[in-house]
Amino acid sequence: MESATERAYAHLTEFLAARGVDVEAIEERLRSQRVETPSWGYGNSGTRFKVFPQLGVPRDAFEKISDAAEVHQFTGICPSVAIHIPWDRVDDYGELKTHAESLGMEIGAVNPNLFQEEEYRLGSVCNPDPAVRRKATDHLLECIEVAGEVGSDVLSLWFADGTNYAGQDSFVERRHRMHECLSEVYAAMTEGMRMLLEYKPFEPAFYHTDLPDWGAALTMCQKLGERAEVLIDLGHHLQGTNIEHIVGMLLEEGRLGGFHFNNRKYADDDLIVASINPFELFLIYVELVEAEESTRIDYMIDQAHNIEPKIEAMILSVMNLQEAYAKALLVDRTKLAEARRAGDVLLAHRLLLDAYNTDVRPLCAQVREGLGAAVDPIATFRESGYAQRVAGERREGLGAGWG
Ligand code: PSV
Ligand code: MN
Repeated sequence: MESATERAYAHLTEFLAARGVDVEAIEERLRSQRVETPSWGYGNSGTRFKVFPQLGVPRDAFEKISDAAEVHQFTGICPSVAIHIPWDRVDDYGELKTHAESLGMEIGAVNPNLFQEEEYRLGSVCNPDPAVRRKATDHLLECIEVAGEVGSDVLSLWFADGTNYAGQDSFVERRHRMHECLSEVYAAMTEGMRMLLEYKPFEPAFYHTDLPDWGAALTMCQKLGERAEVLIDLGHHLQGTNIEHIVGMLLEEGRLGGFHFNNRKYADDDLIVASINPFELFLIYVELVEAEESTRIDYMIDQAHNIEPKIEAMILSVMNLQEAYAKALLVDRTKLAEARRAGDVLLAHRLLLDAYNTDVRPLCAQVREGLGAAVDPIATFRESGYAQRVAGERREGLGAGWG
């Protein structure tokens, strides 16, 4: 007997086909959608007030990759996992790569950590002390080596650098220092490797941040070279910022390198993407649908779930990304271009609403099933008993976290 999802899929595709939508082409795009999940999203995390440890969290990088593989198994579009050094430091990175491959996974972006050591009190690559800048640069160089060993071609950088008080340091000198360090790192990157530069308007420094916004990141990338591109972390914007506009501008500059998906209500980046503003995520994908055909963009989640079950929260995030992308693919671009040319403001807007208001869940479910993943990923993950099994197996030892 036909399931409810199958019936809904049949209705939806009939409706879309009648409107002239090439459903097969959209499904093809959905099958090739990729979302990278972060190793740090599987370990214990919290706010600055409290970490609530969870049962069964991974104890090391190997187990984090095993958890990421679960997300891929049930969604079908998350075959890579970003790592964070030193949180994911291991004796043998080749072994980590082999472990990932044995699970049908690969290691994606390598994220250095330049914010958790005593020396970084006044910053890392912008620190007034050249010895600290040397240490920071050496760590970035180490991460290039790690990338080589795990087979990654992305160095993804976020700096906690900034100041807390007016007068504390010189903005201009700090920028020169950053440029000098990053130039050395850029020159050390192997051919084909990319550097992604992430900006953030505040925290942990609150008076100024050395890369506060997309303009500061873009101009730094332009100074460094064409393999330096801007990474947009959705959490790193002041409320009200029009992120889809930033997407458009960076695309036009040819410097949009990737995303860290999450939701900015947290004032950082740990809430489930599109849990509060799914329309914004849809509008971001609307900007990307055409551009991504000719440029590489790395789609990554940067979320560390504090009170919700981590693997399920990651799966839900991926499903939200699938749905936003599917809706963006439904936008009738020909009619949209005509409406824009004709100055038909409301028609142009309604074409977006038409796509956004389409219930694409059966389409996404069908695509997942075709990929050998799950129609209902969270229910299927729950039924698999994985969470209970690892909670038993990982009783001994410390859950991995920020340390
Ligand atoms: C801190 O804001 C942060 O969440 C940045 O977004 C980085 O991408 C991430 O940590 C990992 O270092
Ligand atoms: Mn981020």
